[in-house]
Amino acid sequence: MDIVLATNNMHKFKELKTILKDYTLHMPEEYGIIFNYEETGTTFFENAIGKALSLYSSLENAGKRIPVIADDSGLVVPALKGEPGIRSARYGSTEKGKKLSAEEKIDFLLSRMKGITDRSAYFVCCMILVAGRDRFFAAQETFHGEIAYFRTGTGGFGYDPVFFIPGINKTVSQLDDEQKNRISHRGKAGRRIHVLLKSLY
Ligand code: ITT
Repeated sequence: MDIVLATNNMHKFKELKTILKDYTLHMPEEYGIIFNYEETGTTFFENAIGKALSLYSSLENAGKRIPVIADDSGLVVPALKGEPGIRSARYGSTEKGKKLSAEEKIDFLLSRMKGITDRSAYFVCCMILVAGRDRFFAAQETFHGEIAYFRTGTGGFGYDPVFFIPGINKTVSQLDDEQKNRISHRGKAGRRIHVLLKSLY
């Protein structure tokens, strides 16, 4: 069964392909859609539902009734009053006056964390499945860890090089995809949606 992902992030796409392994995932451009949703919500849920409904409508307008999944995710640092939060993808852009690369966002985060000893943090993933007009399902999950003082590892994406998991003494960047999916926010939310898909189709 085909599902279209309301994303431009190939890292998410790759992870979700493994998590939702019984389904055939597609990017919007495979249906001729340039997907460019401006995130204006104040919660992960609002942004996820916005992305999912926007792509579902675009597909419907193109004559296609296909289920859509959106993932809005980010890193929450309680000691920074919840930063970067829903602004994780755009973190630091206001302060630095340009969109930062993943590397620059990590540097910005580490500079904001200078002198802070409470390093606890968590990732959030809100995943929405739009199954039809006026029909949707949501799962939101978390993944707890700490912000490291420096980068370690080469895998993953985004903030993974500085997201340290005390239980296994590694950053997410030191895990392979399967290990990350087993414990991550996206893995947990995706497995809930997978069960739901099984019950629907
Ligand atoms: P789409 O909106 O196109 O899906 P995006 O990257 O803009 O892609 P979000 O708005 O959901 O996605 O922002 C999520 C950001 O949070 C992402 O760019 C990373 O910086 C960070 N992030 C989310 N999940 C992550 C993960 O598993 N590992 C590391 N960083 C992650």
